[in-house]
Amino acid sequence: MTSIVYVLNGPNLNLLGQREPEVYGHETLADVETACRKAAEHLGLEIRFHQSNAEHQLVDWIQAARGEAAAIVINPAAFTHTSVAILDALNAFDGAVVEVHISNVHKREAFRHHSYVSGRADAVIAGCGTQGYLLALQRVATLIG
Ligand code: CA2
Repeated sequence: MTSIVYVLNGPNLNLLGQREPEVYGHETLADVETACRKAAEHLGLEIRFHQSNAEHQLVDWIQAARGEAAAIVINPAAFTHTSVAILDALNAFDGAVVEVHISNVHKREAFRHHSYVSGRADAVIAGCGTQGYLLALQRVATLIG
């Protein structure tokens, strides 16, 4: 049986590869999606890959994952540091949750050091670049295996 994994991306990640390559690298979000699909195939996972700039849309996708998905990989972007709504939605999800940050948020401004999502996440990956998404899918495969 194939396990469904939601891969969710928060605000401004649609700009990946277009600005600030020194922080976020040169890959676009489409490149990340392609790499995730390839990795997922090898791991026996089926992914639903989404990005939104809207908090409510991310909450809606997390709710949609309930009862459908075995795990959520999420880069909540700036909502990491602000959103109790996303934390509450993740707390209502029973499967595995892996939080991903492309940059090492702990080497950056103090306001990026706190994450609402980390209190719910089973694993947190930061500072591995876009490879973090692939590491997250590997971890998911282990967690739900
Ligand atoms: O390092 C990460 O993945 C972050 O989640 C990215 C967020 C930031 O607010 C978090 O503190 C850390 C920002 C995403 C914006 O992505 C851009 C990509 C290219 C150009 C501009 C923004």
